[in-house]
Amino acid sequence: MTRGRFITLEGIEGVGKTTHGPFVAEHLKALGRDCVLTREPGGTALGEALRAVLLDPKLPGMAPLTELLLMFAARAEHIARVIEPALAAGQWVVCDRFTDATFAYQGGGRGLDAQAIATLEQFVQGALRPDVTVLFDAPVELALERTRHRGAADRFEQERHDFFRRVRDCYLARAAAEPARFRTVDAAMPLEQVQATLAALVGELAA
Ligand code: Z5A
Repeated sequence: MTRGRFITLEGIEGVGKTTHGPFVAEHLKALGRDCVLTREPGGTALGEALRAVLLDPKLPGMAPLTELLLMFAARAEHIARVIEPALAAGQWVVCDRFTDATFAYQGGGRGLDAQAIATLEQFVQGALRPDVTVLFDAPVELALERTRHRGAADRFEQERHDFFRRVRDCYLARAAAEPARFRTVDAAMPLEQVQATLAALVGELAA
């Protein structure tokens, strides 16, 4: 059995990960790849319960270390129950956010030490790393504007623009440091152009 491939979708809030995840998964299926679409934090019953805690606006001021450990707790469950079994069965896994989000949000955004995050990454994931990471990138003002029509803000959405600028900078630095893994897509482009870029990328990956 050939192991599946692990594709992650990353970027700041509002760049289109939720919109494009199903598009990528459907394209892979159309090209004959058995595919699982999932997300973090979440993807399992326990992970979704932890997500509800992590996003709860009624829990302001959560300590950054608590937030970091809850992200990795949800991830440990997700890897054990969904990601690893799927990859081992030859399925492709498309995941809306993974550990790059932890480096970007808890590292870049909250200021936690990147080396400490890397230690947890190694402990929780072992050798598991994404094969390909699509980074949707757009200016903070544009991305946040796209989410403005939504209802009550969750705990992350309540952050200020400078928080999201640090998150974006961290994502861009990680993409620059690992050009073989990252594909950066200009998410400021109109939807049709972003999806044409994604279709070409998926075609290349599935070839
Ligand atoms: N988090 C963390 O801190 N650490 C971690 O390790 C992990 C996560 C894994 C929940 O994630 C929070 O968890 C997240 C980081 C933190 N918080 N934040 N911020 P999430 O993925 O559920 O939340 P999100 O990133 O905020 O999702 P989102 O707000 O739904 O954004 P999105 O999925 O990237 O965007 P979208 O919903 O697909 O698009 C937004 C709107 O723009 C929508 O109306 C689209 O139709 C529109 N759109 C999208 N693309 C375009 C283009 N190209 N043109 C025009 N309009 C567009």
